[in-house]
Amino acid sequence: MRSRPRSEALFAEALRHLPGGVNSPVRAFRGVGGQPFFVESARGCHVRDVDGNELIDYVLTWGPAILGHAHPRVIAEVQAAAARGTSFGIPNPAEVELAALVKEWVPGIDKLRFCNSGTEACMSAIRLARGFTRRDRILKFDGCYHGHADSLLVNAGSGALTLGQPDSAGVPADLAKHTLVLPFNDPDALEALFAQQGHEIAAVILELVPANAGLYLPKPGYLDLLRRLTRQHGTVLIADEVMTGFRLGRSGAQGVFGLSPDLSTFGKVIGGGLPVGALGGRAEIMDYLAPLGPVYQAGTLSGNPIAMAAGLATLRELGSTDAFPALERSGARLEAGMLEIARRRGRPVQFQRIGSMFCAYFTEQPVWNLADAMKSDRAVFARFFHAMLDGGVYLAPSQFEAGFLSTAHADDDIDRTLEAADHAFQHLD
Ligand code: KE4
Repeated sequence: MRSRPRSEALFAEALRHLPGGVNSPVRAFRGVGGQPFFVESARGCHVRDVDGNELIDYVLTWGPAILGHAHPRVIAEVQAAAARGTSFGIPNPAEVELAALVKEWVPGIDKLRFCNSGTEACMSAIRLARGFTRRDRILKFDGCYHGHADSLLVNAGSGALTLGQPDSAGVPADLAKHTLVLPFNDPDALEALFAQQGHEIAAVILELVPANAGLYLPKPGYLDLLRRLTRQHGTVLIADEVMTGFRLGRSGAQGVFGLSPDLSTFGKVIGGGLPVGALGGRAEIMDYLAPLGPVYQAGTLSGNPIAMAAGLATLRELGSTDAFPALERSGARLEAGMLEIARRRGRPVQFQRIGSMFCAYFTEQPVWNLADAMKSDRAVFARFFHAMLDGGVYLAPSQFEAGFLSTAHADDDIDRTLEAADHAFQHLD
């Protein structure tokens, strides 16, 4: 592993101040070994660490940097907004403009509420669905991650899975018992559960493309079945588009799969790298939120003008360029190259992708659910991760995360990535 003396010194100090030396567990490299590097700056698809190493970045701050880092239009709008004041706690025009733009892009969003993270958005959507239906039970799918609200840290993915704690300590059993969990892509289990207790389920929340156990896709018909069963039983269907929203197209995964959820949650891209989450959907449900309705939800910095400016600049830039076709072309180039190298080097790799989101599993069989994902050879993944890092490419430091492309990833960045992968595949044993 390449030495990074300044990062090592910073991490040693960070360990004295921050639990695990990080402010979010999955950054700690626990899934791949070693320790995280520290970033000095980032621009486009590159990050520069404090030791002067430049890396091609496929984490993109876990998805938000869809235009690449420090995009001129985003920076200019953020600087202009900051000069007008950083926060008001009073309605400001930008929150109305961004809400209107989201409604233009995502059919079925009648009303929207901004908050400060995907966790808040998912937590609030669950509370809203429970208040609207007067039911307590919710259904999620194992390996899916919807942030760290208590009700959702049951069989959770992402860092919870990476650290082997899919059921976090500190969540009262009396609360967790209301969270039902099924395997994803299992229609029989879904039918059986709804037949048994569908009328008691307030909400189903899911990632339409589960990307917190790596990345796998819904099998044909599965989402339609889920929509039919939830509608039949008066259950609120919540599409968690925190990761896929505005990444898989203007109307995210629900647009790709033609699904009409009752509520959707957003994060990441909608804030352009600043802290923004949002929940939106049918007015009949959304109007249950205070101050109109009885479901309380609030936030000092919700609709923050600088965060709104970053989100507006990001979506407007995405909408004014051929961003989505370009992201698909880049994703296809990376996928084709990776599969060719794995074949040439005789490596069993499942490179699973949709648009600009991808994951490489080191296993013989395609991955359709968490059980399949767990069959991936995580030791090989860790060696691949570090070989790529030494080759100048930063992938997500866990088998149970997705990778992302941005509009700033040029063909030569992808070709350099493939060269690093070819070298990495030869040194995995
Ligand atoms: P945040 O609270 O981290 O903004 O969003 C939670 C969340 C909700 N829903 C989905 C589908 C998500 O992927 C996330 C957060 N994603 C992780 C990465 N897999 C964030 C990275 C981290 O925890 O540091």
